Amino acid sequence: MACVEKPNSLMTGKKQPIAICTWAFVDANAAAGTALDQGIKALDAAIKGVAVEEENLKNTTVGKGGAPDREGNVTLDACVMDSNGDCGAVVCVENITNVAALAKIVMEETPHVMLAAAGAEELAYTFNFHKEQLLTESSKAAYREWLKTSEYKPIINIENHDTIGMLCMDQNGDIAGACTTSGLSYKMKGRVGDSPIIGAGLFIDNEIGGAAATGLGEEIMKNVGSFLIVELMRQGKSPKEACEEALKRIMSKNKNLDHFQVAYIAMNRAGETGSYCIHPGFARMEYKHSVNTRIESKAYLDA
Ligand code: SD4
Repeated sequence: MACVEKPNSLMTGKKQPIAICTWAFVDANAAAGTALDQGIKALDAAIKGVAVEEENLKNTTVGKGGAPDREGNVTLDACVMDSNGDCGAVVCVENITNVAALAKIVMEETPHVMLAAAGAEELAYTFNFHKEQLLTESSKAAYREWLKTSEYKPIINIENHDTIGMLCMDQNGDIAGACTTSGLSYKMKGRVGDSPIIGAGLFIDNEIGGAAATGLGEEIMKNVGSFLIVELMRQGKSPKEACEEALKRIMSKNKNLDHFQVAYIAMNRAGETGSYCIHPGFARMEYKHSVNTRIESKAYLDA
């Protein structure tokens, strides 16, 4: 007798987990997806996933190994948002690698949503995070090279492009996310971008879905991009359509798009996903049915 294989969800009542993230962070997305398959909750899976990049010394715009600011100091930003609408964020943090995990501590262990700089760092030590040198030899060398001209000219999809924003849906069907970055390379001291700003770099509404951003934070913040995408999905747009519409808001206010990239990823409650970017060259990773796939994103300026 032929045996018709039933999807997991029909046999167990559990949802198929999904993890998506910005850029081609294969290992980070796989780490989150595997954790979800093991039954770990969405937020913990997202934090586990993004930690892979925070600890990846070769990634020069996230965590340890991130490029420094103009003074030569590496400062990190991150936020997390849970399926119950709780959130936490840290900005301008030095000496701590796993800042998304630290953002969760802010969310769970303090009466606040966001802590900055020394305050966030002190909280980290209270919770046994290690003090670490975030500036690596190679980012120090690159910084010295940069100092020769001190010219600030990010190259689209080449420099400043490695922020990881991640959205996870767990076996209960709950959605949560994390976003973590060292921000723009050679930024001004104290500069904070969209990544740790709830609504800009990341937003989750478990009834609707979630969104995350990467690219030039100054533009993403002006439109509260991730919140906008969730609201557009609430109005019935698909994740991809919502990302496209949110990008159009940015593009309509910028005549010259040559000098910056913005890309969004989104996931809805039904487990549909999508992304959209301004310039070609952005891809997302997607872990579904235990398969991790790189998906090239549609770009507004596609030839
Ligand atoms: C920022 N959005 O700090 C970040 C940078 C980024 O890919 O996403 N780079 O503005």
